[in-house]
Amino acid sequence: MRISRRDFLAGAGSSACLGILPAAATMALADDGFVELTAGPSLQKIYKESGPASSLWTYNGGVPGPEIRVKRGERVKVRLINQLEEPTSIHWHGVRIDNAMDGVSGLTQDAVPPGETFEYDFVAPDAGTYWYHAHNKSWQQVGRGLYGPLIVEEEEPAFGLDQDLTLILDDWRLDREGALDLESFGSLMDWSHAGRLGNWLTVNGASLPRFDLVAGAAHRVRLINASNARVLEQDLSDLGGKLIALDGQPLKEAMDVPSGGFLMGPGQRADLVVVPAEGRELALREISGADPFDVARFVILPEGTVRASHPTLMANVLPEPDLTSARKLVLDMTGGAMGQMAGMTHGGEPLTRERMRETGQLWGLNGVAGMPEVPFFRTSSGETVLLEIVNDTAFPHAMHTHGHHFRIVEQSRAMVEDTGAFRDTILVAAGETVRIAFVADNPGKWLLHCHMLEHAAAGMMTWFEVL
Ligand SMILES: [Cu+2]
Repeated sequence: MRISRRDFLAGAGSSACLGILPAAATMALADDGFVELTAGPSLQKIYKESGPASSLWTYNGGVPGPEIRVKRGERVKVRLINQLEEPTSIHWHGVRIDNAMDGVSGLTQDAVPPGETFEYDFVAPDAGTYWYHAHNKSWQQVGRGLYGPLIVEEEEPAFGLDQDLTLILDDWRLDREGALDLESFGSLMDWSHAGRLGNWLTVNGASLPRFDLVAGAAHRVRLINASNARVLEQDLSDLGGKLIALDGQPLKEAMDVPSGGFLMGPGQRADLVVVPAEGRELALREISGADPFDVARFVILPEGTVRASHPTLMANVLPEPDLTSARKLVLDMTGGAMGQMAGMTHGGEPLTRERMRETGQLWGLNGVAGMPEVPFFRTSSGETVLLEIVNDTAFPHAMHTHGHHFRIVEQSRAMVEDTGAFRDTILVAAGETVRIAFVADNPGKWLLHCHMLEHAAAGMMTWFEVL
């Protein structure tokens, strides 16, 4: 039996003043200029101070892993040291990266065995908010804490470091004592339904942390959804301000924050500019459940010398898709509980109910569950791909393209409003059809999958190759 979400939320309220902070990950810089990320086991309290420690896997001993910051166009150099008991790799989510550095075990590199190291060395071409996370058995490795923020600054950042906040949100499933529920990893019930949903939300690994904002100053607040499967619904009205970037890429024009709930699928990011007025504390609220609750609070410090300047971001230079000459492709999503499963295959064989139970494969892309031997498509570099994604399942999905950002061309139901920004992950509601377009200009083998990590593990994964 588990504590219900409601009980945990009640707990969140009563522990509001405790300010529980987990161990912070340390930044480790080696003599050769590489940042060292050591993946290893770590005992951390993610529930209450009086509660039990959780058996996490972390980078450098804390969750999230250290924030890595570079400037646009600079190299990111990271040495992964694997002190886990299983192989791992790191994916740099949203970065239009050299394919060999994309970190996808089994596609762009072999997973790094226990005790061994791997050096990631790549250029970060776009400024914005990104994140890194394990990409081998992600459903467990990310779910146990292997993730952290990657911030690519503009050449001349429009915001001072004190006015630049990263909030990485994670939805944990705790057991009745308040420790990470390890037994339920791999639950076929999760895999076939909405994925591993949690009952405890942390921001930067902490429960209800407080941040300082200066009255009258413009702050950049970077939100990252690191949850395995939860679509966060944030009430941003208290913070106010403007939405300036999504998935790392600036909007053409800043938009007022949505007045209702703001949906963020797993893997997605949103950047806000917030200029608080002097006065009461502000809160960021999660309203996806029946009982809305605060996830972070903001203390407003008296007006200082930093004045609001409402800076705008300089766009990254991405190739614009040309729809007139686009190559049109359809990606049909099937499977899952209450979904269409007829005709699905796995490993070249019909996917019977029995084989679903044996293999855990039960979601399909174009009828194929799991990584296909041959790519979904091959294309020459520079070609525009217009991809129609048809969600013929009973659940929403968060489709993520590796190595490329896309424009949203059409949405039949618009689960999330199209702001005109380039995205790397898109929420597709049950029954919805979306069309996205991008220039396939980055040579290599690229994963295309649902970022609800259980869905990906259970088959919702394919790849394409740019020649
Ligand atoms: Cu999904």
